[in-house]
Amino acid sequence: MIAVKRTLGHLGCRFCALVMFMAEYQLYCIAQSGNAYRAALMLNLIGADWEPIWVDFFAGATRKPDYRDTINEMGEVPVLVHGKRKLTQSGVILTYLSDLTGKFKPQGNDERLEALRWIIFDNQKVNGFLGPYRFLRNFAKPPGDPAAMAFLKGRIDSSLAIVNKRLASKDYLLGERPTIADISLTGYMYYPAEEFGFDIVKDHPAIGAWCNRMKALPGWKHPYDLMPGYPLGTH
Ligand SMILES: N[C@@H](CCC(=O)N[C@@H](CS)C(=O)NCC(=O)O)C(=O)O
Repeated sequence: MIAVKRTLGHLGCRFCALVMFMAEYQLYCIAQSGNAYRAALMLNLIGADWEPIWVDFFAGATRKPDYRDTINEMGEVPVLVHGKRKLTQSGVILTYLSDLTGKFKPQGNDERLEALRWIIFDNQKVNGFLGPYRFLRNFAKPPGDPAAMAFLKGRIDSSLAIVNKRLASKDYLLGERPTIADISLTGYMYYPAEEFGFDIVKDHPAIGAWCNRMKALPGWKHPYDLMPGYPLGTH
């Protein structure tokens, strides 16, 4: 349907022929990135017309000067392209998309600040530790130093306990309705327990129940089904 609309709107020149087959949004991402998953999941949950652009992350693409000069000076995925606009940092991407569509948008100033508070906590201390822990355990060569892993695991346990307590008394981080703060928190939550060596959902039942509520939202998909590059070596 969307493709048909685009075709009708852009008949005529070669540039338009190119535009008409492009999705409205492009997302630089890889299946293994929980940071990118937040943005991909949001796009799917809001029913956006989007396409992934696979990044050769494990070959070091994000460290190369051309990536940093032309795609993201911070050397990270995700990167969202929407027409002439390019956005990075999943929290910014989530905010942009919720402002644009009104979906998963915190209502009023108090909720906006509360969502931001949880997004920052999540970026720094929840998924912000889960991501590196899983990377060092599964992908880094050599794997993480045991002392560093033990430090990260201690931080993860403490942060997950804080989130679990919050979700024991609320269906979603801000209350009765899912917002971008919840989408941020999904980051690494659905990756297999074997990749962590512990089971987030079993160890933290309120997070487990919340994971199921998020999973029930129309448009939800597992990160490995939503973004390219899984299994490793395919895309
Ligand atoms: N706070 C950022 C984190 C992004 C991030 O660290 N992404 C990882 C992939 S999961 C990355 O690109 N890391 C490259 C690096 O740190 O060099 C966000 O939420 O977008």
